[in-house]
Amino acid sequence: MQEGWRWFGPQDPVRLEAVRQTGAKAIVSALHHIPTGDVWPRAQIAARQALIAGPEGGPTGLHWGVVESLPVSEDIKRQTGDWRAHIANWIQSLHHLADAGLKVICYNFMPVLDWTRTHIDYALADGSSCMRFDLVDFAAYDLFILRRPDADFAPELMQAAQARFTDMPDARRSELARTVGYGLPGAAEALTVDGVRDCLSLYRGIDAQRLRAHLVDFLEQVAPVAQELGLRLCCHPDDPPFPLLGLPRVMSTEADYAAILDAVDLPANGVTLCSGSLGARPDNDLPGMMARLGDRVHFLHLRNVRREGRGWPVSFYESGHLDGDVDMVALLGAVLQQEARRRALGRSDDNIPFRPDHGLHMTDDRSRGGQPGYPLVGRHVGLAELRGAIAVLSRAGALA
Ligand code: DNO
Repeated sequence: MQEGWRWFGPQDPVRLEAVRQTGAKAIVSALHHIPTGDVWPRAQIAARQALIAGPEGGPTGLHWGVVESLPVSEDIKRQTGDWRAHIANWIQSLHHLADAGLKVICYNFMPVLDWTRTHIDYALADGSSCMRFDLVDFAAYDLFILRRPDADFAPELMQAAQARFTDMPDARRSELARTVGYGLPGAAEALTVDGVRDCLSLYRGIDAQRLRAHLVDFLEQVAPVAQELGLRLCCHPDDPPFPLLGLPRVMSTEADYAAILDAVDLPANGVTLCSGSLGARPDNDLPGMMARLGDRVHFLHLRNVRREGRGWPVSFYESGHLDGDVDMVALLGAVLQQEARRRALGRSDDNIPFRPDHGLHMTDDRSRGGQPGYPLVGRHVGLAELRGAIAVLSRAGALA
């Protein structure tokens, strides 16, 4: 397994000097400043690579290992406006990335909001903090802040949301609105409530079946090119893995992945297995998914979640990497088995890249700022824990 580290670029408060000390070598990065839909120019790809690799004479030992994300425009997801031009541009970017030697390209197909939380700084008992999704807060947002006419929840949840909202101080109401609107990677600003309403209106009439058909149309165009160029595309799951705000979400379960992988049956059409996103759902068996989809898993996000209660959907918070409802050790075992299978077949992709996904904000993390979920210390701890587990499992495999 190849250790990766997400780095948001020159504005990331976690400096590459610090990243070097984590031991991760494969930087996961994107050109967030290029508007979604535009081509990533060769020169800018080269500049990012050079920045990561370091100046001549002072090499960092790091390289740009994974692109996360090459964003897919809302036009492509809806098949409106400039969607054909945007697909052509996406393909052009694939050519440029392949020429620069990049191989693994992560993207997602979530409408409007990417990851969605109600808390970005939820305090844990030991003084660290994490991101959290509270179902009651989320329903309160949908019903009373966004005031979405079609918002519909189970009667008990509606009642709980009403009570929660009534007692919620104004400051928390604004914070909740900002937090829900924040789910755009690399974004400095959250969508406003009106912004969210405008985006939702653009998806009227697009149900899950239609969104899935659009994803397949997209993949039918981009995956053959990726295959030809020797690239591996990997779709990130929905986070959280269920429909939100009336928007369809189609990458939440093993069956969702199986449908998409079958529809465009090329090795280049693959999976980003994000254990935290998928793991929020009790019926997603992560080690089993790795065993069954493993052949097409090109990239891993490793983190854990603790579900708060039973039933579905459910509230959850992001827990320590080995400490939560995902059986991380079993998942790592399944990844190592997949790598052994690839090695036996002589495949060149037998070293699957992963990154410690998110992390608790601990010690001086809060003073550094930056993207929620991407602290230096918390992720470093997560990586160290994962590295330890991987070392033990690899040794046990070798000794068996
Ligand atoms: C959140 C991330 C996601 C991910 C995209 C990939 O922290 O895991 O934003 O980067 O969904 O396209």
